[in-house]
Amino acid sequence: MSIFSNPEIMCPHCLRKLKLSDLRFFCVPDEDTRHEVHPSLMEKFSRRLPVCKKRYCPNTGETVREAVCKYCNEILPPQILFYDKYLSMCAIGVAGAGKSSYLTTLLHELKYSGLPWVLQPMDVETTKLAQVNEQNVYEARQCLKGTKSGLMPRPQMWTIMDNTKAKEQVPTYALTIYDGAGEDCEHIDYTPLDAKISRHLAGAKMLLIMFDPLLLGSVRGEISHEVLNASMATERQTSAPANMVDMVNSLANYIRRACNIAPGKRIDKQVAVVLTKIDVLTEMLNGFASGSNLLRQSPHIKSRGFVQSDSEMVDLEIRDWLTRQGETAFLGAIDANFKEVKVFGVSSFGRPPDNDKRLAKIRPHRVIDPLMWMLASEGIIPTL
Ligand SMILES: Nc1nc2c(ncn2[C@@H]2O[C@H](COP(=O)(O)OP(=O)(O)OP(=O)(O)O)[C@@H](O)[C@H]2O)c(=O)[nH]1
Ligand SMILES: [Mg+2]
Ligand SMILES: [Zn+2]
Ligand SMILES: [Zn+2]
Repeated sequence: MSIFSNPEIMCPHCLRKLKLSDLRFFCVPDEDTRHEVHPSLMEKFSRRLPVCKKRYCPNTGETVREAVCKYCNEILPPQILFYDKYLSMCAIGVAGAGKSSYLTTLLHELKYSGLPWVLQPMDVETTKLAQVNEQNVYEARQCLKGTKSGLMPRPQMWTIMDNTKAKEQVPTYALTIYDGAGEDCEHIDYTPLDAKISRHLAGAKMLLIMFDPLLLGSVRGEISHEVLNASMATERQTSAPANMVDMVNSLANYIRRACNIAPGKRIDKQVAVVLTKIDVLTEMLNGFASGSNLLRQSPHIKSRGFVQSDSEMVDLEIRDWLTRQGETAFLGAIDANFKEVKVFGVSSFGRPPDNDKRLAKIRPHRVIDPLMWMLASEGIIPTL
């Protein structure tokens, strides 16, 4: 297979566009005898991964297993060089908004959705993180701990093999997910860490802006203390809702700087505004009515496509609800900064955790919808 048939290849760590000459290749028989392999002219010409030519190396004649980005020195899994589409999402929102829980259930749903897709982690770190999170949520039935702040962001790297298409060569998509610590994205500044976070924001195909309805005074007033405490990250229960407006504006300014977009110009990036924890909103007086579209099962998987009319109804219902809660400034900030916005509502767990933060059987609601939107925009699934 030839590498870089897709001109869009991007380093998932530093998010720079890469050419073949931007990669270094290594043969790794074992860590002690690891050595660099320089592609021959022929290999460069045919755009194939180089083969080890070192005499007496146990791997002589074998294709190299490791590529390293010349700019950031991070190892790139070879799969990242072979894909038909590159998808990337970045989840942002204040601490405790529900980002990590959401991504955990999204990946789980994607694996067991019934769609003929095969989801595989590309590297050891992604494998480990997914295992720990799945084990916590699905087996131990515990809420996740907050994501550590102040660390250099590492994306989770997945491949999706698409068995829906009856072609000999199965289309493969690279999916990278960046799930940062809410604390870091609440006040993005000009440190090297922030510069890297903003590169992730700028490089993502889709931003997931996670909005926690429990930060709204109007919602807090209507639900019991028990449910509120169980559904909030214990360390930080008092984040002010006003943060969200500032966060959206500063995020947008960072993306403009990173992508050279003129101030005031709307950003041409897909933005899914995701209202989390909607399980809490179903039983309150001012919540969503039982007949609302949002509370019905998501139709996208069954239809094997993105059902436009359903997503429009859901978008409208939540915008309406946010407006009734007085959150027009948040919606205003989103619409003023981004061109392509859709509003979604999800529950990762299906119901609130109990007083000890233990979870009942996990029944995620509509978690897959934002991803289906991205897949439809990329032409991977049809829009119906
Ligand atoms: N009721 C309810 N609560 C939820 C749901 N998802 C998350 N929570 C609650 O929200 C808390 C925080 O969730 P996380 O997924 O860790 O939030 P996060 O956005 O990753 O937070 P940071 O990593 O600190 O930025 C959890 O401990 C749960 O108490 C949900 O679907 N329903
Ligand atoms: Mg987290
Ligand atoms: Zn790099
Ligand atoms: Zn070798």
